[in-house]
Amino acid sequence: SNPRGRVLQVGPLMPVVQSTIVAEHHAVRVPDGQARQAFLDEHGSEFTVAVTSGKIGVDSALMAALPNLLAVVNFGVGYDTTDVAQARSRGIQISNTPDVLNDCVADTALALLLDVFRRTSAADRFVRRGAWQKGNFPLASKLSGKRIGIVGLGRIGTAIAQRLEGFNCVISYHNRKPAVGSEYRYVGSLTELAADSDALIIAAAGGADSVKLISAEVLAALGPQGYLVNIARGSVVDEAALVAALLSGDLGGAGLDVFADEPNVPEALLALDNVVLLPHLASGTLETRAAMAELTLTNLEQFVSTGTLLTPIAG
Ligand code: 8YV
Repeated sequence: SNPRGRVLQVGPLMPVVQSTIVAEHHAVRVPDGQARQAFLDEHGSEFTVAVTSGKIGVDSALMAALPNLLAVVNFGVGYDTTDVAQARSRGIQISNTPDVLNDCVADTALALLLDVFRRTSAADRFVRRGAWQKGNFPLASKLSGKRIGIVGLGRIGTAIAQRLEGFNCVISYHNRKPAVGSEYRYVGSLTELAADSDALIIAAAGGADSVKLISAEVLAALGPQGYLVNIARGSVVDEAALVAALLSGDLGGAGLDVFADEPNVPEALLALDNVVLLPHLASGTLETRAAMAELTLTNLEQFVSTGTLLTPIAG
């Protein structure tokens, strides 16, 4: 068999990805829990490629137990669950699934943004509980024309900005550095961006560099009329500070697809009508997941046959 083709499955995968890697590459899934250590002691050195998803990843301990690992093929654009530093130092290549999910993730950001401004989920609950017969739903806020700050103007952030142009929004953004060639207004201070925005949308990558970037101070700057939308990673927000700001009314509302400890959502948020909660579904359409599956499998095929990845991560 191909020396590059000993494939380890890490965590659950989409059925089509799982069945293909088993049929084509005789992939073996690493056991969870108690049985893992014994399995790795016996077989860890056999594997050259790990196929995983952003949800699980190849963490430090697992990567260390795979001494001959050459590549991590990640289903999902985010790979913050994989130990990138160790991979870099060992020359292990990593691929992700960029671009194919931009549309759906950006669409979901707009769905959340519209929902927090216009309160459509809350209004739906209002109709269902029979409240309409007793009175009118309170007036909401207009989205069109508002000032929107994008945190992370990358591929997904740019797709969000394009959609916001259709709503005549005034778009500003924060990145570590200005995006080359972008005409949107760059704001170097996140607190200043929050103070200048009616809503902040988080589209920054997760990982060590962005932990709790959205701090209590940034949320305070966004203020009681401000909204937060997060389609990136829960780790980018200080979730305790977010809950506190929503409970005290110091933040106007939030639309969240991602959380610090999925699938656990802070209990206090469940009772808040100005918060929209989604179960990490931004890329979750039949079309986009099929495209992500195909790109994942293409990366694997290419690695096994040539030793290179089609969509390696940057850096
Ligand atoms: C996936 C995501 O659902 O691509 C990402 O980074 O968060 C989602 O599209 C998830 O990573 C798959 O496990």
